[in-house]
Amino acid sequence: MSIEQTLSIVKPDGVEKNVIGECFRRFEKGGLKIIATKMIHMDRAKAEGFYAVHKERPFFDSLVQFMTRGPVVVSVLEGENAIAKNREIMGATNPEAAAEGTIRKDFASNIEENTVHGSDGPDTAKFEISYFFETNEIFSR
Ligand code: IDP
Ligand code: MG
Repeated sequence: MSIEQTLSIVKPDGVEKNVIGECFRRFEKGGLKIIATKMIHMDRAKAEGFYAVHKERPFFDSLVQFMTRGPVVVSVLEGENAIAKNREIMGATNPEAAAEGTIRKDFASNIEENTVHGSDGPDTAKFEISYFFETNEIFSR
């Protein structure tokens, strides 16, 4: 166990569904601290760069279209095992497979519009945090 930081995004469907606060509540209830946060509207280049690892996947164009259709809330979460903990709170990528009580089970529309993003490992967390935040915007505590 160790204190980690991870990147969270409340995706456009989550903002549209008015569940930003509900997502934050679940992060905090799960022992994670919000140490940076802001609302942004990504342009195509920003979203393509963020999801570059998926650029060969058949759903890439649709995913970029979705992620740029409205604002998102990007945050840095900190806590014990924050990367795995956040993914546990989020639930499986496909809401049909997501566990009861998870954000995706409760709010996702489908496998694409699945309400939240969370980093999947220490290296991606580092890259993703730096993709959206300067060090002086992050308040580790
Ligand atoms: P994750 O968000 O649970 O880590 P990834 O496999 O990294 O899932 O996929 C990134 C995002 O791409 C997903 O959250 C979802 O929005 C979208 N996505 C993943 N698989 C599919 C698919 O089969 N069809 C459409 N969109 C998908
Ligand atoms: Mg992923």
